[in-house]
Amino acid sequence: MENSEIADVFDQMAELLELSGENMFRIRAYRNGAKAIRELPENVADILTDSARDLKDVPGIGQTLADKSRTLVTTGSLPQLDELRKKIPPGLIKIMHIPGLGAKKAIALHRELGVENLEQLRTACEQHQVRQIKGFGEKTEQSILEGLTIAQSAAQRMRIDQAQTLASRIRAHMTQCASIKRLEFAGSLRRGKETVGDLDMLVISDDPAAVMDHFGQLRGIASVIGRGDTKMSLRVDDQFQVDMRVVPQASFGAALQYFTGSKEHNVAIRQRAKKMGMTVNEYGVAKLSAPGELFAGASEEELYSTLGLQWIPPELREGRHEIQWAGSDHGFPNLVQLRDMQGDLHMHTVASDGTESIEAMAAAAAKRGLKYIAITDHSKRVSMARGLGPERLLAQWAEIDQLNRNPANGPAVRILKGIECDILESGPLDLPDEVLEQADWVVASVHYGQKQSRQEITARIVGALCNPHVDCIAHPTGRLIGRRQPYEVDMSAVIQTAANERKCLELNAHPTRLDLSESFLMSAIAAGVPISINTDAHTIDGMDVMSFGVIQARRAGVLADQVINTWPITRLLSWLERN
Ligand code: DGT
Ligand code: CA
Ligand code: CA
Ligand code: ZN
Repeated sequence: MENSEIADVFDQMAELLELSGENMFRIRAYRNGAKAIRELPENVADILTDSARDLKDVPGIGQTLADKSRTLVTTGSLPQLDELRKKIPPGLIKIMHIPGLGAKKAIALHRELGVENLEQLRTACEQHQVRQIKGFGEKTEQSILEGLTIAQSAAQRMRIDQAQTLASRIRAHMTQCASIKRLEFAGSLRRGKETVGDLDMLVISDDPAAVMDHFGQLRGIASVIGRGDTKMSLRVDDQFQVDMRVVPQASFGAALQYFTGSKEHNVAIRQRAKKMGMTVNEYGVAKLSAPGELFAGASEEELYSTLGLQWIPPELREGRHEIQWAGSDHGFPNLVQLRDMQGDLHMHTVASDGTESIEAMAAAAAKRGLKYIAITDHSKRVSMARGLGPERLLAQWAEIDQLNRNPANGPAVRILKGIECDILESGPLDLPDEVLEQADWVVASVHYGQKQSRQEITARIVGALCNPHVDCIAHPTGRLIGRRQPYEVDMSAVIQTAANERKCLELNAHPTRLDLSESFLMSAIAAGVPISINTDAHTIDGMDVMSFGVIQARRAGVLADQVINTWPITRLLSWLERN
């Protein structure tokens, strides 16, 4: 059993215990244990089988959790979890996670109205039963309905990071099957969409039956949805569907092309083929005059080149202009890649709500091949995160000056003196101009007053862009994928102002944000506004989300040169001196 599966069980225990009114200490013990196991670099199963070692030596794991881990690893299940699941409808977990609800309210809804899942809760809201419960009102009922709409659409699709994690788990299981020669994930995951409906897996093998038997032994499958001669679908972890197709070597490229999609891209490919007197299907290409004779199916490159096209990056296969581009003489644009990234211009340290020192963040950035970073802790308005006022900020900048003069051992990373300055509810910035003008890099962002009117929020952001010291707006729309709608903001006004003021806009790379969205990225680029792709890291691992931002940018057709943190530091600094 994988660490992530054990951690998932402990997390579920914590949630169900919370719903059964258990004390906070026990609940926290499970949550901490789950986190410790998820972040453990070695396998719990290995530690347990090593008689010289003790799982209790892992910080966060006590006797109880060590015993439960052993039960899980040896039997594959946990009796206490099964007990709790019998007692508490698991649907209440989803209800508890609706923004503004929590365990207490979820229990009350269950006790008073008998609701056990999201659909029943919706009906109860629509029939105005919820407002009649003590402690709930008309407003609560309304906000539950809004939360439900978001939660229900999120329940159907997984975020890209969740999809990648599930895909690696499946890959790890499948590589143990000797009959598999190659395995790739296709579909929206390969195209890098921000959310994924189901996983589409392609396997090369001469023994489909063996592959399907092995697939059926994947841990955590809830049911086999269907099984044919060469295809099989499973439901995993009670929710996500995984489709698998087994294909021979000679058709692998055609199948990969077909199942990568998108549907719109495939339709356009077929139309082009038809005009050229050919047909394309998931096995290969054929001439209309000889439909049985398939060719060019082994690789995607062959398939596209048979149609007079260059190979098209999967992120662009949305049936927009990609086929026109791939057929033109100029070739493909130089879309941004992870290895182009030279800097990261948004991150936090212990000074506000991060977990690491400036040096630790710089060292981690160097390890990831970056040449420069900007330290951008919160400003004082974000008191919950110990935001910095002028005095602490100037002291931090003095420390950065010091670090830049004496680069520590190892490859030097240039550290820019930055700040994530809040845009106050009433409009002005949270720090005076005399302080901001001493920064190398200022990102401004909205954290409070997110419910203001479109006019108010737009005016605040546009106002910040017009301040000569502000360089960038961080996470410009404030959305959280599957959890929170963007603020009401007129993005065309924001983009136009950024263009006029020669400022840049952030693409926040965190997979719950990916803010800007694809379409706003396209508008920004079209208006000549450069982008900075930043991780907003609060921990060292937080720097690893850069890849999600890069995929998102590629989907919008963003070129390396349009991303300011692909530039060498000298070019970046001279651009920042525009004023
Ligand atoms: P998803 O799963 O909703 O995030 O999106 P996809 O793109 O992964 O869609 P999915 O899983 O339904 O199908 C995978 C690919 O198979 C899709 O991108 C293109 C291809 N495909 C599926 N159905 C059709 C179809 O009716 N016509 C064509 N031309 N292609 C299809
Ligand atoms: Ca899919
Ligand atoms: Ca599918
Ligand atoms: Zn931040």
